[in-house]
Amino acid sequence: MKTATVFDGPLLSRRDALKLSGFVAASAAIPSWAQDLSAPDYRLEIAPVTLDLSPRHRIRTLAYNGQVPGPLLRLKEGKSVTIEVTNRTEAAEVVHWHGLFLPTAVDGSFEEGTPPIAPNASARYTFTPSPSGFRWYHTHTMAMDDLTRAQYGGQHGFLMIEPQQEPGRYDQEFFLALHDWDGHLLASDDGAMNPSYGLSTINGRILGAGEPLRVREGQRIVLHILNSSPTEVHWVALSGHSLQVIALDGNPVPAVKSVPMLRLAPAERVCAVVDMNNPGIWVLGEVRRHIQAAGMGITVEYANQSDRPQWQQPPGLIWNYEQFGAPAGAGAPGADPPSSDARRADAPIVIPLAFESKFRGHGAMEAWTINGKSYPDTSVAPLQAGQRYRLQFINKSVDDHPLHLHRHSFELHSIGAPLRTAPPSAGPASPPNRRGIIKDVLLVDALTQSEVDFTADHPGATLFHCHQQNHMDLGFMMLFHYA
Ligand SMILES: [Cu+2]
Repeated sequence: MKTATVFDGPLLSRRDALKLSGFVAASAAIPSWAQDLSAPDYRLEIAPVTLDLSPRHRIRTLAYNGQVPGPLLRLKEGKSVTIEVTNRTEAAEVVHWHGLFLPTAVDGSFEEGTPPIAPNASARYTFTPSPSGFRWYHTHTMAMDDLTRAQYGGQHGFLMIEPQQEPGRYDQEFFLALHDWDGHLLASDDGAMNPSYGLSTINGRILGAGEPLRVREGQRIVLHILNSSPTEVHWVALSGHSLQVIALDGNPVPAVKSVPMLRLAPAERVCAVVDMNNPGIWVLGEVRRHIQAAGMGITVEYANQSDRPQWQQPPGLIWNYEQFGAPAGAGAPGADPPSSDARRADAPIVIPLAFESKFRGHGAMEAWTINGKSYPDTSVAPLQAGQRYRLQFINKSVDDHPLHLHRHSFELHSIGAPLRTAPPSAGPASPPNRRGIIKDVLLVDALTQSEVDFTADHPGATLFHCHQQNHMDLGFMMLFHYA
C-alpha cells in the first residue's frame, strides 16, 4: 500500500519547518536563531514504556511521558498554548489534537501537511484551542500489519478545553479511557483477517488492578469517557446507577438524558453525570461479559464500604444517537431547521461518499474504498469556504465504521437508514431524525446510510477517515481540499 510510505517519507527540511507557521521543529536541522527559546507550556515525550496492566500482565508499548493514558492537558479556550513534543522512538511521529479547529501545520496529520517529528527530535505545536469541551490527543501514524504500533499502542491522552465561562460544577470529575491490547489477526468467515485482542483496560489497568474511583454518597460526579481502542466499539455501564449524558464528543447535547449504558465507537467521547445515591462497591465496565473478563472495568467505591465489587448484567445492548437531539419538525415537514446563521438557510451541497471493502486474499486484511478509490487516490471536488455541505455516508460494507472529520465538527442530520437496492442518493432525501447533535466521529452501521452537515469554515487540507486503525491504514481515508 502506498499509505505505508508515510513512515519512510522525507524528514522535515529546515525550509519546510520555517514556512509552516505555528509548528517549529527544534531538531539539529534548525539553527538556534530559529528556535523559540521560551519554555513551552507543556512537554510530551514519546518513548517506549513497560506497562503493568495488572501484576500478571506486563506489556511493552509507546506512551506519552511514561504513562497510559498520557497526562491530562487542561487548556483554556482561546488562549494560545505551546506544547513541545520529543520523539524518543525510531520512527517519525506526529500528535493529532482530536476535535480541535486547528491549522493544518499543527493539526497533527502528515496527509494535511503537519511536519513529521524525526526520531530523537523535538517539535513545538503552538495553537489557540477551540472549541471548548472534552477532546483528546493521539498519534496519527500507520500500523499496517504491526498490531503494536500507532493506535494499537499507548499513545493517547485526554485534552480538556476549558470554556472561557466556567460551566456547571460537579463534586468530582473522572477521566476514563477504554483500550484494547495484545492484538492479533483472526480470520473471519469470509477468510479476511481482522484484529482481535487478548486484554482490555480502563486507564491502562485491568479490572481490579487499578485504583478505584472513590466517591461519597450524595455526590454528583461527571465521567469523561474516551474510547481510544484501535478498532473496537465498546459498551459500558455503571452497575447500580444510570448515566445522564450531557455531551457527545465533548459537545453539549440539546436533550440531556439518563441511559442505562453508553456505546462508544473508536475515538468517540461521552460525558455523563452520575448521582451517587446507591452506596456500595460497584463495577463500571464493558457490558459484554467476555470483554469485561478480558479486563475492561474499574471499581467505583463509596466511602466506608467493604463489600466485594458488584456487577449487574443489563439485559441487552441499547443505544441511539437521536435520543440526545432536539425534536425535529417544529416547522413545516421537510423544512430546513430555523437558524440565526444565514448561511445555514441555503440548502447544503450533498457529497455522496460510498464505502466498500476489497478482498485482498485469504490471510490478509481487507482494503477499503471511498467512491471506488483507496487513499491516496480518493478525492471529491474542492470545498468552497463558507458553504454548507451534507456528507452522505453510504456504508455498503458489512462492517460498522467510526468516521472522523478533522479540523471541523458536524451536525447529525439523519442516522442509520437501511440501504435500499436502488442507489440511495437517487431516492428522496430522508428527514432529519433529531437536531442539534454536534460530533466529530460518527459510527455508521453496516449497510446503512447516515448524513451529517458541516460548514466549510476552516480552509486548508482536511482529512476524513475511518478511525478504525486497520481501515485507515488500508485506504479508508480522503483529503478534502478548499478551492
Ligand atoms: Cu472502518
